[in-house]
Parts: sequence; structure tokens; C-alpha cells
Amino acid sequence: MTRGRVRERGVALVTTLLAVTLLTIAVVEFAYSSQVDYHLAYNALRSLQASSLARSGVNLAIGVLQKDGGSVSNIDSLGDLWARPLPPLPVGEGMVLVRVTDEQGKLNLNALRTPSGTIDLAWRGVAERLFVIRGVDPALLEPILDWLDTDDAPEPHGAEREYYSQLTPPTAPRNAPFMTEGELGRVKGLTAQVRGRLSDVVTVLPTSPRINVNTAPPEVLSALLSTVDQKLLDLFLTSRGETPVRGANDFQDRLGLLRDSKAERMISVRSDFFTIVALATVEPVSQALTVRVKRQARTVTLISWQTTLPVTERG
Ligand SMILES: [Ca+2]
Ligand SMILES: [Ca+2]
Repeated sequence: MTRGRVRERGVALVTTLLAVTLLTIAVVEFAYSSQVDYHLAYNALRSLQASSLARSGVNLAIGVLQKDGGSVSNIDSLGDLWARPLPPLPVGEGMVLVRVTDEQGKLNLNALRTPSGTIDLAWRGVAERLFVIRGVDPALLEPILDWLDTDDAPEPHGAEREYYSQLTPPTAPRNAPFMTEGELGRVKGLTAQVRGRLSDVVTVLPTSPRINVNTAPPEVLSALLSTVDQKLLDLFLTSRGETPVRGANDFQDRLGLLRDSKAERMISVRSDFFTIVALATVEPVSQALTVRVKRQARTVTLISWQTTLPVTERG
């Protein structure tokens, strides 16, 4: 074999090797991208299934609230069907967990403002006690009051237009009731940590400032009643699920309180506002849907809803 031929063969071998390598890379790349496409399509399908399942969970809760709204008792308590914690419901390849919370068991921060735009001192007292119970500085109530009241004069620890106009970017207090809970994050001093401490005891509702004493957490009741015998309160808390309060007088009698017509305007035994949380999982995707509803008799109206992004546990 001549030297020329050897060189030619060498070149051919290198070319072949190069071609094989490139082909291998292409095949691996194709297999990888097919796999990625498959995973993406698979997860997208699972997300869709989880999202539908979460909506079904919300619809289920709405159905339960509608049925309860049509009942003759006209009382909402922790013994009601909507309040009972259901185990996760298996549906097809997925699972959905539904929880209904009564928003009227919480302190409605919008109640701090009277319809004329001034501050309601009785509700302010309740809020101050609740803040102390939850380890939150009650001075933080002052920027909330300023956010709500119509004037531009700040409370001693509060904040009005002048403070908010100097922020980057500049904002302004609403000087009106809160529209959403998210708005609380715009108030001076209401950090995520503070809001976290209060999240299960305060709320923001358009109307109905009365607190449902059949569903209110113990701390909300303690804040509502400036003087209460703790033993009677504990007894009441154990009994109210089976024997709900029928009205303000019944409540005051059961807690050994003097009948007080002023306190009666703060108390309710039924609820118009609820939050439904549905957590759906279709492995490997989870999706949560949070919906605030208003119920009047059997009519349930959606006020707001929030979807958390699908969470993929693997893949
Ligand atoms: Ca103001
Ligand atoms: Ca003010």
C-alpha cells in the first residue's frame, strides 16, 4: 500500500468516526428532548387535572354551604356540616382536601371604621386586646386606623398621606375600608411576620362586622369580652359545637355576663362570609385554590379567588 492510500484510508476513518459521533450526539439529544417534551406534556396534563380537581373541591364546599344556608336553624356553628374537617377525598388518580373557614369568627378590621369614616372605639378596644394576645404591638393599630379614617392627620404612631408619599414608589393610604387582605401589606409596620401572627384571627370584609361567637377562635372571644371568667369561657368553648348560641342574650347568659345592648351589636350567631381552600394533588403536581364567598340564604357569591402556582414534587 502506498503512503497516499494509507493517508486516504486514515482520513476516511476519521470522517466515519466523526459522522458516528455526530449521529450519536444527535440521537442522544433527540432522546433527551423527547424525554423533556414528554415530561412537560405529562406535567401540563397533571396540572390541568389538579386544577380541575381543586375547582371541583370548591364546588363541593359551595354545595354544602348552600344546603346549610337553606336550613331552618339560621345558626352557623362548628357543628355544621361545612365546618367538619373531611378526610382527603380520592377522585380518579388524584386526591382533594377541602376546608371551609368562617370569616365572621374573626375580627373584621373594616369594623374599626364607622360608616361616617371616624374610628369606632368599641372595636378599637377589641382589636387592641387581640393584638396584645397575639404578641403584636398594639401601636401598630394606629397606622391601620389612619389607613381607614377619612382624615390626613396621623395618630401618634400612625401614618397618613405624608408618610406614604415619601416611599419609593410613593403610595397613599386608602382612607376607606380595606378591599382585600393583600392591602394590609401596604400599611406601615404590617410586615409579613406581623400579618402571619394575625392571619387566623383578623379578616377584611365589606360588611357584617359582627363576630359569630359560635365559630370565633378562643382568642377572638377573649378580646371581644374585656372581662370574662376563663373557666366559663372554657366550658362555653366545649359546649358550643353541640349546643350553639341562639342569640346575643343566650351568649351573655352562658358566660355570666351582664346584658349589654352595646355589646349585642358586636355579636352574631350566623355567618355570611366564608373562605374555601381546596388542595388537589394529581402526582406529581399539587394545586391550591382559595376562594372567599358571601352567602345569603342559599345564594353563594364569589368575592375573590387565588390560585397558587402548581407545585411539582418531582420531575
Ligand atoms: Ca386617614
Ligand atoms: Ca388619621
